[in-house]
This record gives sequence, structure tokens and C-alpha cells, in this order.
Amino acid sequence: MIDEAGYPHMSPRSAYANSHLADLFAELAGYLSLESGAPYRRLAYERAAQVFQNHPVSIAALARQGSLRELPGVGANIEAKVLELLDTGRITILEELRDRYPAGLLDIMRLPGIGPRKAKALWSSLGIYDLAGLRDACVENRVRGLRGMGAKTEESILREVERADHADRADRLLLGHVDPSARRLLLALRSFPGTRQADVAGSLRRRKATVKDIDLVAASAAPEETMAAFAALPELAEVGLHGIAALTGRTQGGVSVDLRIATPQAYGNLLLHFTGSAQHNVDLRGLAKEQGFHLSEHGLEGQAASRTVTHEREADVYAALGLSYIPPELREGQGEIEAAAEDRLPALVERGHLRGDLHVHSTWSDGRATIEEMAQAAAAVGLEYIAICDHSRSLGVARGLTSDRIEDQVREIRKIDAQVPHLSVLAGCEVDILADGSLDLPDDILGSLDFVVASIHSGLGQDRTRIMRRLLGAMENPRVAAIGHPTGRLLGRRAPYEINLEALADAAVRTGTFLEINASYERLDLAAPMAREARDRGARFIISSDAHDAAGFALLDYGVDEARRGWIEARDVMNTLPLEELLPLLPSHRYRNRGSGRPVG
Ligand code: DGT
Ligand code: CA
Ligand code: ZN
Repeated sequence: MIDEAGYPHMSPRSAYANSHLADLFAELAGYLSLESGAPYRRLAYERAAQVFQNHPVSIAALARQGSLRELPGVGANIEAKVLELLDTGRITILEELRDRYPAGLLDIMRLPGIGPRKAKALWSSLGIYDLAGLRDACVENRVRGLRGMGAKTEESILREVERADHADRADRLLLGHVDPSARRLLLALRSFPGTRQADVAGSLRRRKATVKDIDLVAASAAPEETMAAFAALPELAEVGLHGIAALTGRTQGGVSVDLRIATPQAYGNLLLHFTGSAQHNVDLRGLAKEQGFHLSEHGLEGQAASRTVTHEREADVYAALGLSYIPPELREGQGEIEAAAEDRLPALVERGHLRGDLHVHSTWSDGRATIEEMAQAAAAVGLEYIAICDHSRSLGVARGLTSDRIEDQVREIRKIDAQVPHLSVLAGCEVDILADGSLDLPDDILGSLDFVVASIHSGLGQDRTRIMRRLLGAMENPRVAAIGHPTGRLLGRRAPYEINLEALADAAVRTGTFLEINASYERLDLAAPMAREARDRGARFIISSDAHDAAGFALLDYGVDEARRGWIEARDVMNTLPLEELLPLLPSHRYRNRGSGRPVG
């Protein structure tokens, strides 16, 4: 399997990686949404695309074996299309749809607020078939005047077109999308008989919100065998070997993989080097040089003795340079080496510190699990309290709650709170901060709740001054406990709206409002550098899952990762407090006007 000359060779395992099949079915679903009728088929194709994208072994191989229909949501129709593709290189219906519609219509359709119907109208009445054409039409004010589209719609479409251009989509992948595959590969790598140690490295180990690839390192007593065993994993769709110590490949999901192997004696050196960041490595090498060493992935070379010392453990490399161990999340060349030299690294928050989750949804708005199911799931992962914070009325797409519905929901929450052991269920709400700065629910309703998180979901295109007026206004309302996802970013899809971070942090301190670090891996908002700056100005945080189903509590890990990248400690995070210590800090301590329920702090 190893190329004798040491040249890399890529060996494609099958004609189609899962990621490619997923793309084709997503495209098929996209075109079908432009057709009238056929909603079930479209949903089935969307579902199949997702299942294919995330499946760890080759879909093409499964189809050949005749076992494709064992996958969830894959029926005879989808199986037939996969087999047609494998046999003929094409899917007839997809070819027909490609002939019928311009491809750019799919991009237009995916803009927030457009959808298939408007995309089709733009195409049939104005002949617009791609994003560039849409931009021109907006600039020339040709879109206003179309049925249901005024000057304001036109402005917001133009902004979305530009956002789509600027969004940080540049080939970077979401941590949360790559993580499951990386974990599986790591487990497999650790299971080989020759493997002594193995870890994820690179930006994935530093827990960056977006990553380029999966970096892995291993220490092996038998590197060639370890390489060969790894190269044979079914999760890899392509593999190229580079000598005996390095491999590059691509997963079934389409993600690049790099594996490096070291001797067990030099494992710490390789892990440190391959974890990076590049800037951290540069800074470390500079420090080593000052001390008369040359630092590399092979070890520490003393300039005088010209002997290379290797280290099994990463911590020993740091120690040899006079540094305390630096957690990977801090290795960004942002002052961590100085802090380690002076032994004043922060005691970073950990998942185990979190006792509660103060922003979770339920079927009362756009969640997919009932309050009771959410409560059971929270208790099962060891949380002591949760706040059910469903959307408020204006968020129609999320079936937001009116005042009446909130009152019903509070009664329901009190009932469930009394039923579920070992968990307190707080009555909360994620209230919309409307475009004019007002809150989406009246004060008496907000004042009756245990926990109110206020968020912006509309008017995202406003300038910084207006956005800040809205955020500050919400913080000044004494019933608001926290600001949700404070910059509104959606990674790879929507740029953050512009905020004045200093003003936000200072107002948070002044009003006692917490800032959320939203753990959804599409958000991770506040982002680490902003969280760090806000912390330095005295702001306090909550790390929230924003879970929409029972599995959503697992997202808390990503929020903790992002907080750690922001140098945040447990004492900065209010949902690390036991409930009885948290309650007195909340506005509801002052504003509660409900007659029954748990006694207050
Ligand atoms: P990514 O993949 O863009 O999300 O970020 P990284 O940090 O994972 O970058 P990657 O995968 O290119 O390399 C992994 C680590 O290996 C990187 O953090 C530091 C080390 N490394 C790789 N290439 C270089 C290099 O040219 N110079 C230095 N100083 N370090 C490198
Ligand atoms: Ca990487
Ligand atoms: Zn929200």
C-alpha cells in the first residue's frame, strides 16, 4: 500500500464519496422545491442528503451490496437513483431539472427571506437567474414593484446578497459538523494494536469554531502497520501515503484528514507542533531560541551540545522551556506564553462546572421536544436546573408565544417542575428585541417570569447605532436577565451585525445583565475574542445550549470550548452557580409577581 518511492498516491475507493452523493440529492431537493407539488419527495431527498453526508461508510458500497435501504429514510426510489448513478453516471430526473432551471436559482432561493416562490417570481418576471443578476436588479430598483416586494424588501434582499458574498464560507467547516467524524477516526486509531497514544491536533484540538481539516497524531511502536490500518478504514473515501510517517486522505463526508506518526519517545513534541497554532509555534520557537534551543516536532535541540532531547508528554516540552502547561484552546499567540511563564494562566471553565442551562426551547415554539422531554434529558446529563425560553409572538417562523400562551406555559412549567426529581425547571422566555427597540412582550408578562433572555432576530441589517440602541434599551429593562447570541452571527451563512463591544460590556456590568455565549455550533456567539474583552471589562456570562431537542444539551460542550478560547473562568459564568446562589442575582428576584411556585432565594 505504501508507495515505494515515497511519493504520495491517492487511491479513490469508489466512484462517489458520500459527500458527493449528498450534494446531488440536496440539489435534487432544491430543484423540486421549485416545482409545484411533490413536497414529500423533496423532503425525502433532503433527508437522504443529510443521512448520506453523515454516514461513516461508503453509501456507494452499501448500494452495491443491496443494503442501502437499511438506512433511515432510504426507500426504493432513492436506492434506485443511487444505483442509476453508479451504473450510468447520471440521475435522469436531476438532468431534466438542470435543463429546466438555471443553477443560480438555487442560490437565490437559499437567501434568507426569499425561498422558492419568490425566486421563481424573480426569474419569471424579471429574468433574474443568479446572485449577480439579483444584485444588479436591486441596485437598479427593478425588484420593488414585483408583487409583494416593496422598497424595504428590495433593500433587505440587497443586503442578503452582499452578506452571502462576504460570509466566511471560504472552505472552512463548522467544528460541530467535523467533530463526530474526527472522534470516530480517533477511536479507530487508538484501537490499533501498535498505537501507544493518539490525539486530535490542529485547530480541531484548539476547538476553533471553524476548521479546515482533521489533523491527527499518533505514537506507534509499529508505524507502518498503524498507517496501513488507518488507511484501510471505511470512513476514508480517499487515501494517500507519504512515506511511513504521514498520510493524507478524505473522509466519506468530504473532509481532508492528515495523520502524522511519531515514536512514543517524541510524541509530546509532535503533538505540540501539530496542534499549533502556527503563531503559537513561532512564539514558542522564539522563546526556545532565547534559551539556546532549537524547537521542532522532533524535539529540543541544544545548540551547544547539538543533542536532541525528546519528550513523551506535551507538558514536559513546556516545562523544559520554563512554562506551565498551556491548554490547547489558549494557543493562539494572544499572550498565553507570557502568562504561562508567569504562572498566571486562567483556570478555564469546564463542562463539569455547568450546573444549569438558561436558554432551551420546547414544542411550545420551535423546539422538537416537549417541556417534559427537555427536563428529563437535562436531568439525564446531570444538570440541576433549566430555563424554558421559547420565542415570543413576533417570531412567526418559530411560532412565537403570545402573552396568553406564555401564561398557560408558565402553569405547565410549574406542574412539570414539581414532577421531575433532581431538576428545577424555570419559566423563561426568549423575547424578541423588535426593530424599533421595544420588547415583544409587555412588562407585566416579562416580570412574571423567572428568566428572560432578550435577542435580536429581525432588523439585522440596521447600522451599529440603531442596533446598539436596541441592545442597550433591552439591557436597561430591569426584567431582562441576559442578552442572547449578542452579535447574531450564523457561521458560514450570516455575518454578525455590528456592535460596539465596549458599550455592550459596560452596559452589561452597569445593569447586571448577563451576556450569552450561545453554544449552538452555528452561532458560538459571543465569539471568543469578544467574550475575552467583555470579561476584561467585568461582564458576566451564561453558556446556553439553545437546545431545540433532547439531544441539544450536548451542544453545551461547544459553548464551553468557545468560552475557554476566550480565557473565561468558571467564576465568570453564572450558570456554574447552584440555583440558590443564582436566583438572588436575577431580576425576577425583584420583579416576581406570581403567587405560587418555589420560594425565592
Ligand atoms: P486550520 O486547519 O486552518 O483550521 O488550522 P490548523 O492550525 O489546524 O492548521 P493546519 O492544519 O494547516 O496545521 C496544523 C498545525 O501544524 C498548525 O496549527 C501548526 C502546524 N503547522 C503546519 N504547517 C505549519 C507551518 O508552515 N508553519 C508552522 N509554524 N506551523 C505549521
Ligand atoms: Ca487543521
Ligand atoms: Zn434566538
